[in-house]
Amino acid sequence: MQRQSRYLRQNWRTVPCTHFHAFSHCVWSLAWGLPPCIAGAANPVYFSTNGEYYQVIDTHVTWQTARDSAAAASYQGVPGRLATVNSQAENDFIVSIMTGVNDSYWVGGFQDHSAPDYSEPGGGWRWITNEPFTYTHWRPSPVEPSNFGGNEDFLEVIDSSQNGYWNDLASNSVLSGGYIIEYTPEPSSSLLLGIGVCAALLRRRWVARRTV
Ligand SMILES: [Ca+2]
Ligand SMILES: [Ca+2]
Repeated sequence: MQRQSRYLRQNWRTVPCTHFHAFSHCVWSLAWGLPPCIAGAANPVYFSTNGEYYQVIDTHVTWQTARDSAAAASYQGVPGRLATVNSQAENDFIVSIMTGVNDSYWVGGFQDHSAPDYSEPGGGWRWITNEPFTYTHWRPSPVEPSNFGGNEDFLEVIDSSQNGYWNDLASNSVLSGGYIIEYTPEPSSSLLLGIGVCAALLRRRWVARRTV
């Protein structure tokens, strides 16, 4: 019981509802006035290429709800956010962990109508993290982004049934899949200490050479 309580204290925001602790976890959360577990949450999966974790949430919500829910989630003390996709390898990984069939999932891309480069359908796309929106994987046929209906400003990634392609979609769309959370761990304090020591040693050698 003690072990279970510790597990829940560490993971209450991301424990999957399908987890065998789910029922007691939800009761525990309600008793303490905390948000319940995330409906449809799979376990976060580690991506060794960038050292980050990604979590598939199979729940049918709008992009804004997905953004807010992802920002409220945490895993092992690391805050979550909607995933941003910066390479083919990252897109491939995200698609590989999607749990449904013929599904699609929200990620953290949106169209900023106030951006200087805004135009429909392909201008002014941004990530919620302000990372450069350089890598893209829009569907080539039918061509996306399409701004179909005049209000498609949010990014979904379609599963492997459509090669992980991207599509712009309206904010109030509720997807057949859900959304993807990304957790970016901070560099550990020991790593930062190691970098600092190396920098100090290199500087000492550089100063010693200059004084020879
Ligand atoms: Ca649009
Ligand atoms: Ca579209």
